[in-house]
Formats: sequence, structure tokens, C-alpha cells
Amino acid sequence: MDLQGKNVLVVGSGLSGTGAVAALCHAGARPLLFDENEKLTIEEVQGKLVPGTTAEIVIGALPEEQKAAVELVVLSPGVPTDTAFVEDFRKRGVKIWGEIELAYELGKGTVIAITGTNGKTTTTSLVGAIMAAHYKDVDVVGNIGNPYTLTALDATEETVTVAEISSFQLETIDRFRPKVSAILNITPDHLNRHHTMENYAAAKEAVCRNQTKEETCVLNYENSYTRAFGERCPARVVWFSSERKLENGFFLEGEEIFQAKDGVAGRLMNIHDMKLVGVCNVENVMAAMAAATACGVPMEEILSVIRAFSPVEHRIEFVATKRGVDYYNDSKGTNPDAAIQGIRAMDRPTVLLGGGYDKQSEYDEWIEAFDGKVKCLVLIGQTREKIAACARSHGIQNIVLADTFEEAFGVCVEKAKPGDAVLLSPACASWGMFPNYEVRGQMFKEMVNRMEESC
Ligand code: UMA
Repeated sequence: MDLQGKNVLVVGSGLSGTGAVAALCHAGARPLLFDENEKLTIEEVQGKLVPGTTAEIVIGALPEEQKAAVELVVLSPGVPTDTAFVEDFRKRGVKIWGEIELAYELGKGTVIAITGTNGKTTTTSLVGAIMAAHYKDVDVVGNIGNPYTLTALDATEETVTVAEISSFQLETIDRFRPKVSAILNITPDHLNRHHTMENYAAAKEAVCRNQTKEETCVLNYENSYTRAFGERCPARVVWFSSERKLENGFFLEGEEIFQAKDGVAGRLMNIHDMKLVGVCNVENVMAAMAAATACGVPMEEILSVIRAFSPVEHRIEFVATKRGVDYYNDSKGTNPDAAIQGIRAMDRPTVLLGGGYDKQSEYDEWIEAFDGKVKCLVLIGQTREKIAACARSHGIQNIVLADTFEEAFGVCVEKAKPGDAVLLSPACASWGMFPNYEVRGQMFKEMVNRMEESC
């Protein structure tokens, strides 16, 4: 689409919206930046714009005459696609893109798109590091926190863009067609937004919608959704498995990772030769190997980056030992499935700090994964009562409900004894108490680091 002179409505003035405005300005369009949050001021939003870019700004409600002039809508990922507001533009026949589609339309070069319920950020960072070791011009963008629109305009045919893409972002793609896609796993998450697991899985699967057998999709053989999707996936599928030998693909056997081609398997590396820990990370590593191989990176180079790669911040991240207690920040455990990986990684009595924004998740499987290790469950946020009731039904009695994050942290410090662990792994998004999981994790780390060594 030629954007020159087009009236484009950008909805949401966060990272994606301001990134989209910048890209639209460079493309010669006329962006109108709209945010429904009435608490914002025009000056505040103006202050968030990328220097050198301008947009008309509207806060609260969009007047009809401005609606009527809109020729393209660009939605931020946090904006639901099934509201009357969005439906109105659909009825008017106006195209609705997400920020990812806009960036894709403006960008050039090779795109690798990584999605899945868990492991996206680690895998995206790892693939980004592997690509950067082999190619000169590599951008790591998307849900990881770096809007794709900010790099798309500078991309050339030589650029490799490694994008972490969420289900929210995939709802609004149109022609987005990565050379390599990966769906790491699909487990319940964001059901308040997608309503059903079918809708959520369909959003994830959309990452391959425009791919053909000329492109590659990396899929997890051990996830029921991705395994079933492999049958109808339009791309060439490369499998990985943490549980069985595969005829073709990447698999874990014992402590070794193998790559198989037509039934012949070659050993690649021992899992203790990397700094990432846990089966979930072995899966992420195998997915990264598959994606990088599909982009022509030699295996020796891939392995040397994997050996040196350190875990991502906020994901089962060791913070410090204070008064004999090990503190771990797993703020990125924003859904039960991710939080299961967090508690599984603990090998000692643990005081677990959980709870947060209600995404209508079920917590039974997470609580079953406690496996006798959780000596005290400290809960905050909207979900604290629901989680407490679920935990009680699974026989957990030592539960403390706290009103604030600071109060919850104080309880953790008080309950943990030398030799224990304190784990922030909320199984919930941070929204409502924090702007995002990074701020929550950062605050936790600051509180740990401020503690005195001894009482
Ligand atoms: N807004 C509206 N109308 C609405 C909803 C929101 O006007 O109906 C406005 C809000 O008032 C706010 C703005 O939109 O001012 C926020 O937009 P946003 O929620 O899309 O947030 P961004 O700052 O653009 O950040 C988004 C992603 N956020 C979400 O998907 C919720 C970030 O992922 C991503 O890093 C960023 O784009 C850059 O690509 C965060 C996230 O939590 C980390 N993602 C979820 C997850 O990982 O589970 C999907």
C-alpha cells in the first residue's frame, strides 16, 4: 500500500503506537495518534513521540469527522480487535493492520518470527545472537520490547530481522510472511482477550498463514497443539522434541542434543555445556538451532553462540543470596505454564510470591507442580483469592494474602530461612499493579539488593 499522504489512525500511544507514528511519518503518511486513556494529556503523549516525528493527537473519544477521514487503522497489540470501535472501521471497509504488519510492509530483508506461549523471549534473543555472529545487519524486535516499526525503515535486503511476535500482534497481520517462523508451544494464556483456546491457537498459527513450502516453520513435537498443526502447516516443518528420537529434526536424548536427517542422528552438544538451564530452555535452544540452520548459519557457529549465551533477565534469574536465602526473579512467569517452569527449577524449600492481573487462567497445574517444595505461598493482585482457593483445594495451607508488592516481599523475607529460596514467579501478568513484568522484576531485584546481608 502506498502510504504517501494517507490519513492513518494509530490506536494506542505506547511503544507500538509511537513506533508506528515514526514509521508513518518517514513513509510520508499523515498519522493521527489516538489513545482511549482519558487520564493521558496531549502534552504527555507528545513527549513520548520519537524525536523528529509529529502526529495529530486525540485522547479519550474520536470525533466522527476524524473517523470518517481514516484510510488505514494501525492497532497497538494491547487493543482488542473485537470491540465496537474497531468493528466500526471494518464496516466502513477500512483496512486494519497491527504495528507488525505496518513494519513488515515498510521493511526489507529476511524475517524470522518467533511465537509460542513460553520461551519466546529467550529464543528470540538467542536467535538474534546467533544471527549477529554470522550476519552484519541484525535487528531483534517485537514483543521483546523493541517496536519493529523503529527498525523497519532502515532495513535493506541484507538485514535480518528476528522478531518476537505475540498472539495479540498476530491477530492483525495481513501479508506478513517470515522466511522462518517458530511456534514453540501453545498452552492456555490470554484467554480473557482471545476467549477460547481455539482462537488463541489460531492466532499463534497465523504466523505461518502466508508461508509456503519455500519457507520454514519450526514446531514442537511434544505440544499437542503444535503437533496437530504440523499436519496442516503450509510451510516446510522442522520439528524439535525434548522427549523422543526423531527421524528428522532436533531432539534431546539423555543429556545430549542431536540433529537427525532421514533417521541418521548426529550429536550436537551436551546440555551442561550451556548456561541456560531446564528442559524448557533445551527446547528453546533446539528451536533456535532449527531456525538458524534454516537461515544458513553453520552449526559450529550456532553451537559456539549457544555455549556463551546467558539467560534472559526476569526469567528464572538468580538475583542474590541474602541471609542464606537464594532469591530468584521469574517475573516473566506471566502465566501458569511459564510459572510451572519456574517452580520446577527450584531444588529446595521455596517461598513463592505469585498473583497479579486476572487473565482468567486456571491454576491447578501450576499448584500441582509445587511438588511439596512451596513452604509458603504469598499472593498479591486481582487473582490472589482465586489462587488461594485453588491452592487450598490442593492441600496447601500456608498462604498469605498481601495488599502491596512491598508487603508481600516483607512476608517472603520473614518466612524464608537459610537454605530456602524465595521465588517471584507470579503465573499472572503484572498489569494493574505495574506497567509491565520488567518493572515488577526490577522492583523485586532492587528490594533484594537493598537487603542487609545479616539481620
Ligand atoms: N490503549 C487504547 N485502547 C485499548 C487498549 C490500549 O487506547 O483498547 C492504549 C493504552 O491506553 C496505552 C496504549 O494503548 O496508552 C498501550 O498499547 P499496548 O498495550 O499495545 O502497549 P505497547 O506499549 O505498545 O507495548 C506493546 C506490547 N504490549 C502488549 O502487547 C500488551 C509489548 O509487549 C511489546 O513489548 C511492545 O508493544 C513492542 O512491540 C508486552 C506484553 O506484555 C511486553 N506482551 C504480552 C505478553 O508478552 O504476554 C502479549
